[in-house]
Amino acid sequence: MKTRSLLFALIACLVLMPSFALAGSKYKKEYKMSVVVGPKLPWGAGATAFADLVRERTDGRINIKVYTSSALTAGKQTNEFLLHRQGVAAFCFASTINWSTTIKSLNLFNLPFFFPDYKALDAVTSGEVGADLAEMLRKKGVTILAWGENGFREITNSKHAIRTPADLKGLKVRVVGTPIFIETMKALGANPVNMNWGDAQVAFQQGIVDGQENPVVAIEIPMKIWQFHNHATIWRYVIDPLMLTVNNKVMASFTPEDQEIVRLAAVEAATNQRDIVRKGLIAPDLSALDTMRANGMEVVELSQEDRDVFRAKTTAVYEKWTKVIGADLVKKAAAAIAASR
Ligand code: X2X
Repeated sequence: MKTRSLLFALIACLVLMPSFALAGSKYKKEYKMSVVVGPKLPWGAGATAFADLVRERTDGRINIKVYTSSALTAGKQTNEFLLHRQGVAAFCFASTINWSTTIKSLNLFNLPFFFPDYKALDAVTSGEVGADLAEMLRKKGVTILAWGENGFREITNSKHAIRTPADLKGLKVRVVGTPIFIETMKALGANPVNMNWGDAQVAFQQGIVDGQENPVVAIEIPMKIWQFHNHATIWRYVIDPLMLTVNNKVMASFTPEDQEIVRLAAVEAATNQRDIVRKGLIAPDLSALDTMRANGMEVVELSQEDRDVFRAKTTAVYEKWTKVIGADLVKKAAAAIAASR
């Protein structure tokens, strides 16, 4: 009896061992992760936090190297999705804006003055619309593991305070190279220039543009935007969520246990990152705006009525892009936002 069970155990070992070895051998020495911004911003730091958690919890089996500052896309941030799909970037912590030129439905988040607040955003990403977008991406070869955040994009400039669309007239504003941003800025009367993030930072320094739009805590404060611009307007014109993603083939090459580690680490890192960039931007704690003021900026906060004046100017953009995004998806998102009030 004893010899039989020993023999059985030995056979079991021989059968199981190669499959363990195989799982291990399929793993690469290094997995690349793409991030458009630098390592010091909360966005870049969030990617590093994720990579560290995964390395630790898999005892080094999954070793993710974070390529910040658009290194993998050679500066062309709107190419990121294609590189991810091909597997050049195994992981990404990506802005929906940068992928929206390829995945048209992601322009939902770029619809001007559509999302009133964070509650509305959370209702959309955590509900049916978030699931629809995840399914769309999954079919194209990429899985959303968690939602992080860049934030509401607020405009800053070096010329004068912006309170009404008339104040935007002729202002040279840098935007990402995506058509909806160009169209929205033009509809508001501004003179938009599209530039990659790397070039944009030089353009702010040299005063090549008058203004730009980016989230306050995630980008404007860490880069000390007050060095170049002394006016900010909190208008919440578009929201910029981040997606922590993995290439499907890469994920499938991991054991189920490691896949679970990757999933949980993504939720942990992205949720932390989101909490960090919301801090100081939700009343009654508006300390992030105080930070801007303390550094010499004039900060204008628009009321809902003020925003409606801007929104009215962008109706044509909204209507055109609703068709591109998918009228059903926009309708579902609008219903989720209404229900979140
Ligand atoms: O280019 C930008 O403005 C940035 C860094 O916010 C994005 O990648 C969308």
